[in-house]
Amino acid sequence: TAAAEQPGRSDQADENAMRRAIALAARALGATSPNPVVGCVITDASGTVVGEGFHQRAGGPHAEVHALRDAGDKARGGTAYVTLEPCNHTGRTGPCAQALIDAGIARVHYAVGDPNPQATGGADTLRAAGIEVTQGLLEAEAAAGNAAWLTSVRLHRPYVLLKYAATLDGRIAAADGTSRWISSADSRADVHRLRAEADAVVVGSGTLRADDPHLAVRGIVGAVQPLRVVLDTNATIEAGARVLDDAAPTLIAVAEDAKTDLPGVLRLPRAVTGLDVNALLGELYDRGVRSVLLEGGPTLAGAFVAAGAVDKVVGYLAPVLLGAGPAALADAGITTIADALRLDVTETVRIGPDLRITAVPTAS
Ligand code: AOF
Ligand code: ZN
Repeated sequence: TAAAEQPGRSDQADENAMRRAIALAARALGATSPNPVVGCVITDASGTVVGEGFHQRAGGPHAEVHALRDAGDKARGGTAYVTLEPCNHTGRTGPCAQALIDAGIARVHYAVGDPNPQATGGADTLRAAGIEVTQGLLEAEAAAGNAAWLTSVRLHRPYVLLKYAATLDGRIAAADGTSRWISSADSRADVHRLRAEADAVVVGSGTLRADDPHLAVRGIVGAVQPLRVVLDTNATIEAGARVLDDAAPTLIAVAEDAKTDLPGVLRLPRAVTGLDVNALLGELYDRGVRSVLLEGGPTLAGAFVAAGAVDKVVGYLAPVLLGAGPAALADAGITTIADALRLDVTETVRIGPDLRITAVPTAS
């Protein structure tokens, strides 16, 4: 065949199809929890793309089903490229392995194995039906695209992204507390994308008092609003706080012994500073939250770092110097350099005049 005569040619086509499936999956980031993002591309025997689909929201059809519907009869004898192992279970939908078999698919490439014990086993079902199955095509890229969901399944807590905007000397406000605007309009727009991709946005009571933040997504068409979470240990939030409007759902967490008449508050154990971070994350996970964006301020960030509960850091560094004022991170329980939280930079991008640095904790 042509592929055998030209080694590498079909590998390239396979990668292109999987790359497209990964891009399709990413369209639904922030909209599928507690489910993963998943994309699927179907090609016919000649390698032509005949179907595409992605999982859009929990409870809706899986990526494979969308792609099979899109392909119709052209799926017969074709190849399916899926970013996650096709599921083997009947939950709210599925099983996709059987749907691929019924459609007459001849080969399946999937990137990442399904760690969900209820859904796993699809690859074996496909093989038993005589389908050629390959795992691992663009696995790292596909796993990165699903980092929040994969991490949350493994740790039984949401994935946590710490975001801050600071001057080049690491300050988030001036000594008198003024902070508007350290980062540029472009950086602030970029933060709305982070909010749209997160299931929950968390702030502490210091930031609530200083900034009266709104925390909803603006300017992104079709975005699913995140749950706004305020860690308000002593229940000091005022009725007029912007975060209490109805632009997005809001959850107020207070200490178990806090005095408040607010309905629906979440009561959490106290910690050394503020509330117990791990108790909060466990509670959010139980409510279906798979990714959390920490939006401020430094005390909250310090508590999460101290709890070992930061999975990614996104810093917007503005070309501004202040020389005094609070730092992006307050006490995180680190007193000596040997205990510093070391990170690996995964990306640096210019956002308007600012520099956005993304980093993840170095694997130990
Ligand atoms: C998805 N979308 O495209 C694929 C998934 O509750 P259910 O029935 O929707 O099942 C969710 C599980 O199915 C999910 O945790 C994952 O293990 C598997 N595959 N899920 O939401 C998809 N292919
Ligand atoms: Zn499925």
